[in-house]
Amino acid sequence: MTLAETARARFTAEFGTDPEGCWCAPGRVNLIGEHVDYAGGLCLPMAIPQVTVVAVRRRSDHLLRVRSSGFDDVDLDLRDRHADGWVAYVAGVIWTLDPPGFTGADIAVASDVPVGAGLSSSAALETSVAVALADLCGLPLDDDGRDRLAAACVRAENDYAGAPTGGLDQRIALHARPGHALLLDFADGSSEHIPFDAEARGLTVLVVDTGTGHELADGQYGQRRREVEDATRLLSVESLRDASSADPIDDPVLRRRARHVIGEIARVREAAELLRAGRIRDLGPLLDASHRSLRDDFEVSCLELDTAVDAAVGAGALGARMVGGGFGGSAIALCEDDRVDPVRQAVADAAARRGLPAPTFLRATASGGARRC
Ligand code: GAF
Repeated sequence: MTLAETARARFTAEFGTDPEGCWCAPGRVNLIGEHVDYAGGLCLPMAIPQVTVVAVRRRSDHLLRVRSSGFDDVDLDLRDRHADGWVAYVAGVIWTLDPPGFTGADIAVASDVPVGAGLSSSAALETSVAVALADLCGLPLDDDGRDRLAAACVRAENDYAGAPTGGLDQRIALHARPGHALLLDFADGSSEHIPFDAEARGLTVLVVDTGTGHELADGQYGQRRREVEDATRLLSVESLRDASSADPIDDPVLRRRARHVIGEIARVREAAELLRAGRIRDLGPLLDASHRSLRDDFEVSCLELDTAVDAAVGAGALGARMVGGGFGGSAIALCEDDRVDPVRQAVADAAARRGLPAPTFLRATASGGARRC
């Protein structure tokens, strides 16, 4: 059974009728450009094949009913404009998008995006709902329309789910193209699709899910955002994008935070140049440098992620780094195809030696964005 069939079957079983359609949106890995989206920086993510599917039928009575395996059933009155827990990612999008003529819905969810793995399962849910509503209510789904959907999803996440995230996840979920990474500019909102055909070149982007939960709505992510804002003020620039050095900052913590952001943006520029030249293998050292910066200067890594990254590189990965917000979740390792098995083994062994949860693995193939399915 495909995921769309699962969502459709769940819908029929729960609500006793057929949905009007099914829509899906992918999870993501960010090749490079971490913790710079909210600093007006550059990111280079790609969508992964794992998706969240929503089966949807509109209602005319202001009720939202959502069913998903592994989560509590939720029935809520949309006029209350308040939702707790995971359903805030669904209701929040309805409230921020406010599609014309929309008064309620039944929604069944099916997903193979691992939850809490730093692969952006929440944005996959938000953006699948957003494309469904847009399609059903006649909102445009061209590039500009998708930009507006991404902005609504970010507001939903910030204002209703309480996660002060920056927009990377929603933009890649809505704009991804198969076989491409997407260079996202958070200063002017522009983007560039860059071919990323790792498989054709005998390479694998291996995702290591450390099995350690991360929680974006908690304090650490918000604290990093505030530190970046403070550092930006101290350097008297509009965004750290415009700064060339963090050295003028006296405070050692803020100096390190700014050094990460400034260095990471430079690494993204370099990575984009390499990809434009088809030099995927040469990304390795940039991935390693990004991880060191996130670990030492931005301090968002953790033992599980460092263990996975060190073991992957030690077993011959071309480069490896944590992805997403950090404090748990996943890492990526860029590997020659014939190194994938030894790298997996080494990462699993290293986790076992340290008594850490057994990691799980995915192969990330650059995949398509949110769509009807
Ligand atoms: C999370 C956030 F949701 C993104 O906006 C981004 O800041 C990322 O962490 C770090 O690069 O995925």
